Amino acid sequence: MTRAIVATTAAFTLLAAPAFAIVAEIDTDGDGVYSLSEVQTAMPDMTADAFNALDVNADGLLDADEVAAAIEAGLMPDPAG
Ligand SMILES: [Ca+2]
Ligand SMILES: [Ca+2]
Repeated sequence: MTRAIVATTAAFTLLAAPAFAIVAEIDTDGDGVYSLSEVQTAMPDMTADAFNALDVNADGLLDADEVAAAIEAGLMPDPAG
């Protein structure tokens, strides 16, 4: 049982390894994406307009790819840096 869990976790980690990992400190509900309120908690300067501009697929959430693009564009601070 334990081995199966470890294998599943390893596979998930490989699949979920984007250019930028969603930071748990910001992703407070742990769903793997950032909502506007989560981003605003970490970055009070973030406006809804700015958030929507970063939300490329307009689903109301920032996924890892969108966050990576925002960091590359200098629109969000790099949590790792
Ligand atoms: Ca979240
Ligand atoms: Ca999105």
